[in-house]
Order: sequence, then C-alpha cells, then structure tokens
Amino acid sequence: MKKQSRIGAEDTIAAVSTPLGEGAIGIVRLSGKDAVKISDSVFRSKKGKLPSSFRSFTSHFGHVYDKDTVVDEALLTVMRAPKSYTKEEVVEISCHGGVIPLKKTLGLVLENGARLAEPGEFTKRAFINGRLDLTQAEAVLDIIRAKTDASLRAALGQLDGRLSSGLNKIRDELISISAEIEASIDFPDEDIEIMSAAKTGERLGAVKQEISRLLETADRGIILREGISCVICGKPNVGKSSILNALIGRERAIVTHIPGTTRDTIEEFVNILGIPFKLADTAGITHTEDIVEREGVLRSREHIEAADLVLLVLDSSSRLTDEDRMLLEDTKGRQRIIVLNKIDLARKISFVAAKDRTVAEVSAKSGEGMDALKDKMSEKIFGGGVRAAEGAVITNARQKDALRRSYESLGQAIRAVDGKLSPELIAIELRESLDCIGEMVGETVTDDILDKVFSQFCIGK
Ligand SMILES: Nc1nc2c(ncn2[C@@H]2O[C@H](COP(=O)(O)OP(=O)(O)OP(=O)(O)O)[C@@H](O)[C@H]2O)c(=O)[nH]1
Ligand SMILES: [Mg+2]
Repeated sequence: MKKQSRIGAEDTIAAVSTPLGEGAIGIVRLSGKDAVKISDSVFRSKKGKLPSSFRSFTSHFGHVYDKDTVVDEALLTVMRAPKSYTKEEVVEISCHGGVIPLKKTLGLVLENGARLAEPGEFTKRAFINGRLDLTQAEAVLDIIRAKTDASLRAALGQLDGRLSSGLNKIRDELISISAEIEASIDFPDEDIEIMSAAKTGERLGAVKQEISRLLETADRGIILREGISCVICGKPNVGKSSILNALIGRERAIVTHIPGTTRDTIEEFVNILGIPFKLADTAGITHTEDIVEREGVLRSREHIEAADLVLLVLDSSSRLTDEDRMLLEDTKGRQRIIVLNKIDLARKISFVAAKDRTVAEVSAKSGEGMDALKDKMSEKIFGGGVRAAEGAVITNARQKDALRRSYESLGQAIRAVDGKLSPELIAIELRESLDCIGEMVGETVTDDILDKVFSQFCIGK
C-alpha cells in the first residue's frame, strides 16, 4: 500500500500529551483540520480574542472556558498546517499540570468535535502526511525511551534522517539499475545502449556492500536501543547480590551471610560506559530440597539460558566445589566473564586468564576491581568502549529483518546476473529487494506493521 492513499484524515484528534500526575504544566494537544475551530469554542485570550485570529507559532495567555465558566488559566499555541509536527493544524493548550484541569480541558475539546487520539496517532499522522518516514517515527519512540547517552545519540541521528538518507541512496540506485534492466525486457530487439552484465553486476555488488555495512551496525544499534541482558550467577553465598549492588551503586538486593538469601530473580537497568545493561541477580545454584529454593534455581537457569552475557561469580576465598565446576562447564560456550569475588580475603583459588576465559578479580565489599569489571563488560559487547553513534545505525529488529531480506534478494539478483539468467528473473529479485527497503521507510508497508509500530507509543505522542 502506498502512503498517499492514507493522506487527508478527516477528523481532529486530541489527547493529553504530558504524563498524568501533578506537574507545573500539562498539555492538551489537538491535530486536524478543525483543531483551531474547536479551540475557538473553549479558549479566549486575556484580551478576549479567539485562537482563529492568532498567527502561526504564537502563544497566547488566556482562559479555558466551559461555556462561561473558567476551567483553567492557560497558554495556547497555534501551529498552522503544514508547518507543524503532523503537517495538520495543531493547537497546544498548556494548562496547569493537575489531573482535573487537564481532564476537563480534554473533555471540552472532545465535546466540541475532537476525537480521543490513539497511542502514537500524532506521530502516525506525521508519518502519513510525509513529515517523517517510518525509521524517523520509530526514532521518536527511541528518543523517549533512550536509556543512555549513546542510545539517545543513535536515536537523534535516526530522527535527523541519517538512516533514511542512506536507505534512499540505496533505493535510488536499485531503481536506476531496475530501469535499465526493464528497458532491455521491453525493447529486446532495439539497438539501444544496454548495460553490460559485467557493469550491472558491479553496480549491484556496490549496493550489496552498502547494505551489508548497514546490517553490521544492526547488532550494535539494537543493543543501544534495547539494552543487553546480563545474568549474575553462581552457587549460593559467593556474593552475587553484593556485585549487583556494587554495579548499580545502591543496596537493591538483600545481602546476608546465609546461603540461599536470594530466592527470586531481581532485575535492574544500569548504564555501564554508555551501554544499557539489564542485570539479573539470581538465586544461587545448588542441589536443594527446599521447594522455594528449588523454584528459584529453575528461574536462575532460565535466566542463564536467555542472557546475552553471563557473569559467573566464584568465591576466591574458598576452594572450587563441584557446583562451581558444573557452572563453569555449563556456561563454557557463552559470552562470559568469570568474576572472582572476595579478593580482600585470603586466596584459595586463582585463575590464569586465557583467550576464551575473561576473568575479573573483584571485591564487592571494598569496591576493588569493580571498574575493571565494568570495562570488561563493555569490551565483551563492543570489543571496546562505545563511541558516539556516527552515521546511519540500524536500531530495531523490524528494520534489521527487512534489510536482511533486501540483502538476500539482491544476492539472488547478482547470482542471476552472473548465471546469465533472463532479465525478467533479475528484475523480479530486484523488485523484491526494493520492496524491502520501501518497507523500512514505510513506503510499502502493511497496516499491520504500522499498527504494531505505533501501538508502542504512548497516547498523546
Ligand atoms: N569479604 C567479603 N565478603 C563478601 C564480598 N562480597 C560478598 N561478601 C559477603 O558474602 C556473603 C554473601 O553475599 P551475597 O551477596 O548475599 O551472596 P549471594 O551470592 O547473593 O548469595 P545467595 O543469594 O544466597 O545465593 C555476605 O555475608 C557478604 O557480605 C567480598 O567481596 N568480600
Ligand atoms: Mg543473593
């Protein structure tokens, strides 16, 4: 479906665009062709003027009225189409940030002809009206949800259109190559200059390389956006909870000298050198008859299975036990750091770091070695510190999936060129590849995908 067919929403939507609760200011936002007309029936400036007389991008102090009764004192801003977030007429009424004035103001604009907006509907309209493409609309959500500076930078770059412009270049080149190939199908006998197979192959190869470069950014982008899951595991009493607390800098998990203190998994987000980590402190793994503890062990195992990174904690002040050995064996093939804790006590075990064996020696109690552990965690993820997200970065799984499909079809097209197959076949593969790029920016995208993207937004965005 082409986006043109969705242009021209008939109704005017409204919602409270700020979080509900007490705040200095709360904003009721309207968008649609009657936005200004509707606000005329609920707002008058101090000088008695109506919003329809306000110039675009001016704010006016006045009151929200329910007929003749004042509901709240407010500042109203008019943003005329098409120079607004949605490219429609937009009005923002900044009321006092309490639940009641906002609810009343919203109720009034709804009574006067607006409809309550669905989650993300303002941004959806911005997309439908061509103000943003789909990668930029997704970036808006990422900005709201950014967990670290690096995730914010990546999202801002995407909103700025860095990804879109990379994708548009790829698309233009594919369209131009397709046109040449299609010309050779339409006019097979005419003596027109047609690209040689070698030249076609070369141009397609260059596009494929560009897509491959973008795909390489995907894993890093997705980590920046979604965070990386990291499980802290080990046998009971080795200091897992103490390490969680030391990493997040507060006493989140209960720590006692009694083995089996942590019964259920505790999860916390933490920003380590720009990477958002979702840490899970788990129940110590052991053979136990206690039903609650056994359930905890089961959950620990599930978390270990699902984690991107495993921190296996050992107590350096006591000898290795069978439980330790079993865990070392179980987590062998994983992205793993062996954390040797309690180095402030007399040593009973030591490890030699080998290539496949990243070891961090720490004392959760004194804090010694904790910074080195953080360095090792970030190294494990990006093979070094995180640099500012430069250039286009793929940040979400939907985009990565579409780009991967585009890459595969392009590979097929290149194979067809190399195998001197019919131009029709090459054209079909190229069309497929192009459609996937179109899906990323939202040019050829189904309503299902759109609904899925925008339903993640909050109401009022
Ligand atoms: N000396 C010393 N003691 C530590 C250190 N880290 C933790 N401990 C102590 O070890 C005991 C267990 O710590 P926890 O953090 O509760 O250990 P855990 O692995 O979460 O234990 P469970 O939840 O029972 O599996 C507590 O008495 C801590 O004070 C350390 O670095 N040095
Ligand atoms: Mg614990």
